[in-house]
Amino acid sequence: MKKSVLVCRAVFPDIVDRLREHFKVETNEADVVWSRDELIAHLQGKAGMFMTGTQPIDGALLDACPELRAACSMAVGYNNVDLPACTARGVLVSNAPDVLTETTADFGFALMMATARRIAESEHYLRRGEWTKWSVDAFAGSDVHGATLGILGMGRIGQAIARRGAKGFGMKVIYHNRSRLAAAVEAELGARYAGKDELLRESDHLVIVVPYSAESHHLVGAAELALMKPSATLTNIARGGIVDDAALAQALRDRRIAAAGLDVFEGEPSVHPGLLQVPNVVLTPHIASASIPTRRAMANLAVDNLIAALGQGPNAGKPPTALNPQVLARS
Ligand code: 8YV
Repeated sequence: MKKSVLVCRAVFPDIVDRLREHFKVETNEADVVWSRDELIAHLQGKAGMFMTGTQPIDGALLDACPELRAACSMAVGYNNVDLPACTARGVLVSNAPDVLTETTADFGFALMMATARRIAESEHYLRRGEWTKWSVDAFAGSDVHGATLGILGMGRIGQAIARRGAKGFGMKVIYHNRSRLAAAVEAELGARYAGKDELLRESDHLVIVVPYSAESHHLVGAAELALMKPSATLTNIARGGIVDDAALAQALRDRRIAAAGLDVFEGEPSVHPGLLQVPNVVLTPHIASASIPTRRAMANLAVDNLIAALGQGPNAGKPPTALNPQVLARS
């Protein structure tokens, strides 16, 4: 008998078709954001789930869904999952690294440029019908080419942004990361390691790409913003909660820094009201990985993992991007 799996959010139909070749599939065509209790109800009798980066998975939820063996996400970030709890209960978890790196880096760069060159702010002005004459300093922002690009978090996406900055825009690239990159990688990227305070002080454009964890919660708050240049911009494409949004709204209101570009927010899809009130911020609804080919690749990778994790297909037992493969080795 085919095992049952749950697809937690609406996805491309052919992705569901791939799952149907191996499993009995329940979908969420209406794309409802289920509450925790609704999710638990839908997970009853399911051996696997196809998920995104937004379903919180913890020990109590797993205990309520004892048949669940695999939770495969189309997101690279997995701060929504209590990985040790999954491992302890023998639930295989996978994420979707690599396939979204370049697309997300493109977006990070675009958001940083839109922020530096005041693109959203000037577009709103034009749409309001306020453009009546040219002026010498109208929406004059800061340059991107030749400026200092500071990258906080130098994983795959951080490195892809560094390449764009150094090779495409002649930027001086500095970075801060928990662990320093090998000298050869730094040389290839054209990036120099800096302490966190030095990074904050020297960056003309700071881009945040660290994963969210208890350690990175409010990594950038009032004290860090106070170190930045008044002319600097801050772009966050990582996760809400890494930046203290209340402190950032205050810093933008006080022109403590020049501008910010935010794709992620604390408590999203809610946005701190202070951020909605200031003009010098570009706000996007968590779309950094949202190109059609990349979203398809992310979803297909989650399906590859789910099929393999539940012992089907050519890679049975070997999900390609498992986060806790030891779970399968044990069973
Ligand atoms: C996703 C992301 O769109 O992959 C991630 O970690 O933040 C985004 O690419 C989102 O998490 C999907 O749920």
